[in-house]
Amino acid sequence: MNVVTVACTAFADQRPGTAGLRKRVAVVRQPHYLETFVQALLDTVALPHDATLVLGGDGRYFNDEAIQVILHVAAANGVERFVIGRHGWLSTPAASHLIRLRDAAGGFILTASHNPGGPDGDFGIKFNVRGGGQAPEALTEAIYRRSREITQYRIALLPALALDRVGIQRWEGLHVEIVDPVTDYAALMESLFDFDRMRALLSGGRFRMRFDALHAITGPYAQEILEHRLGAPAGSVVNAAPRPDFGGGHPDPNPVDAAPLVAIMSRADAPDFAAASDGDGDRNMVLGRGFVVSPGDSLAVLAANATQIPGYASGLAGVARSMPTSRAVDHVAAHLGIPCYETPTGWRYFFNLLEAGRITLCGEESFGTGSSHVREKDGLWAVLFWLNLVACRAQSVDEIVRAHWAAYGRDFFSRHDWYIEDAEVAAALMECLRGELGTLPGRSFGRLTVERADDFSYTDPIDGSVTSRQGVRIALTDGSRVVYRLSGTGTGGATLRVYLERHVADTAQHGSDCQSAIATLAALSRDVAAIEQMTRLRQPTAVI
Ligand code: G16
Repeated sequence: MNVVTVACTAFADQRPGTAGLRKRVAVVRQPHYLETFVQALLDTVALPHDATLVLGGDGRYFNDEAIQVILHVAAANGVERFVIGRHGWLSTPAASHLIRLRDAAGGFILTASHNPGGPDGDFGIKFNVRGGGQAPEALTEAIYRRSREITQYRIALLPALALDRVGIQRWEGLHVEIVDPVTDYAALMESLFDFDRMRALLSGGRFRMRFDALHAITGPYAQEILEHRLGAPAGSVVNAAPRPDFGGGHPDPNPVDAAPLVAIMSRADAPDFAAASDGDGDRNMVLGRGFVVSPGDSLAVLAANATQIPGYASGLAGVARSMPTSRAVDHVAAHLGIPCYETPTGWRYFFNLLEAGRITLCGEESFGTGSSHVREKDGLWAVLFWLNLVACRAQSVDEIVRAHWAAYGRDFFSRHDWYIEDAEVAAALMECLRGELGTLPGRSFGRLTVERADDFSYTDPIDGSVTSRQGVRIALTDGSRVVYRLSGTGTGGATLRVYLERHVADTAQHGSDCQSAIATLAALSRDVAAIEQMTRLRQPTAVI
């Protein structure tokens, strides 16, 4: 193998965010940019000599080229064994599963998740460690430090590897296995859920469902599992063919970006069940007729009903949610007598808890739900969990959720995103807010009074690592809550995320419109952080 060493100048902007390095395609395509980052990563991770690496991505624009670059840089650095998804495709949960299944030393997952794709869109690189979880913060920070000082990278001068045929090949001294991206993942799903019962529901002709893959990676997975194995009629999965630009859309399964699906579910002839996933297949949105399940409720419902699902019949060790996520699951955990952990935003903080067997289910408000079956959130898994529940409870989605509210109360929850063009303004806003923390307790805003205010800090119960400045929390005396933090996944400007939550026990109020139920809290959130004065914005950019 012909390996060359290429001199390069370090890039200053390769700090991974909430979930890997995300940049505009034009940035990643700069000469040496990807090579430098991969070299910095390999220098830092120091893989064992017999390491196997898993490679795959969500099929977005530049996925195919990036796979070849990573392969060539990794080969030049001594990695000899690779497991790669056919066409360079692997959904994020399927990649996590493959890393676990093959006991690989790690894997590169190429995705910017729900961010738009195409030549003018975004690209991303995630490194997952042995066990299948996202690189922990200490590692990504070390990679970043290395990326600032790097002066050269090694690359093998190889032709592009053909990625279209499944099988093992010896290629240029390497051991390369191209795998079907769906097969192992589908088998895992069959091991967790009651496929016979779900097949009876989906193939019986009476129950209609629609899964919108948004032209992203879950299309082939959903077609294989829902249509071929569970017998849902052909066409139940729509927008199933992955496209490099996701058909020009924003592949984020939430009521704003997937508004057409919400509209279909509001029609008189709506199917019984609908769902969508995101660019890389880790997020999910579940809908019933005229009903969108909020992610916090989804996690709570799954936790409360888990023992009805074969893969979870023996019960849950514990649950976890990211700090800003609604506390609906906390009520379930208290009822079940199991621990409930509150972690910083980002799936990587669940990894240690999952590895240690402390938790079985976890979730985030950003339409992410998952379990110990892999170490990433898993969109299609959540959809199958819901379908299994609908099948065994013989209830509709909204009946299941309303019964849950009646038992545990309803946590009205919404996230208001403010896109701020100037990232410095956003940073200044957060600093002002932090400066006010000491003065807030006892202050009243209309009928609401602040009880506590702090900046969330997390000590990992497994390795003792401390993660601070993870979001400003304002707790009100009536039990409601506002949380502020800046997004760590954007590729330009800044997004202030404001999370609003109010618990209501009174069943008579459970049918209220969510935004009306939290309107007073939303007004308070603007006042406390002086959002309008500081940003000159009058309305949030997105209300989710
Ligand atoms: C957002 C969400 C987080 C999520 C992260 C990564 O981060 O708020 O809850 O963990 O995206 O998710 P995905 O891999 O699906 O993009 P941020 O920092 O933008 O708020």
